[in-house]
Amino acid sequence: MQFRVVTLFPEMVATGTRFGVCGRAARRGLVELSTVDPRDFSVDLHRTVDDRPYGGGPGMVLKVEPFRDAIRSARAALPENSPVVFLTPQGRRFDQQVAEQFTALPGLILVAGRYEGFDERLVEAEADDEISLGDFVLSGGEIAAVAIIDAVVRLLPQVLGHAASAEQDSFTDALLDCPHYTRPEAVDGMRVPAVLREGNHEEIRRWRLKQALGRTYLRRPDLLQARTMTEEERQLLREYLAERDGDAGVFDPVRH
Ligand code: 9D3
Repeated sequence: MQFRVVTLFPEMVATGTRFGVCGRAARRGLVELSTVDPRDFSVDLHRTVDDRPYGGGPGMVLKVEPFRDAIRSARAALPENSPVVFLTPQGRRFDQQVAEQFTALPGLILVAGRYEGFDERLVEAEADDEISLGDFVLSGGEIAAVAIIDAVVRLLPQVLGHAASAEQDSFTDALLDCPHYTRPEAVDGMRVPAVLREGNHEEIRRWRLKQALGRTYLRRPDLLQARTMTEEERQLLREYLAERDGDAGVFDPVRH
């Protein structure tokens, strides 16, 4: 799969995709990651890419022509059916389902903005899709582009090993993860739960599912509502709530 990011800060994207799963996939040739800088398509002496907003107000707006021409060069270089996705706070929300859908594409052109954003005529003329990471303010689209590339690349066949692919299915399970522990058995007086040390695999499975259900209920009730629980799960959640000594307290700003 090919990714090309249209960005005024190509080094942010190059550096952000150089490490871990993403970097390895690129070095193995499983994905191609590249950038194109609209400044290189600006024709005036100062290589201008932004200008003051019509109607007044603070900040600068990204000009149509340099972005349009950078996007066209990306379209020409990538396979047909590679959509142009603008990264903006006005876009639809990115999630695991969108990431999975993107894995089916031969290529993806991500357009990162800066300042107050794009001239709307650029979006109308060139955008196939508009994506946001959520309701918080970034300074530009580059970090969003890196996040999306990372989420998509790790889903591609060949990129992660067999064990990890099996684990990925569990996000479709739509529960938060259970707690994890490693050695030593005791640190600063805090001990690993006995059930995890005793090696009864059925008990371990039930404990992990119970923790996942309990944490999801307390921290992300929206995830539980989007999901039907089995009778075993209902029982485990009842047990969790009966036994709980305040896991959610970590997230409860008014606990006493
Ligand atoms: C503070 C400026 N805002 C005025 C209401 C508008 C605004 C313009 C440009 C807010 C953010 C940005 C830059 N953001 C992105 O390019 C961006 C983004 C984000 O800020 N949050 C979540 N997802 C994304 S994707 C791209």
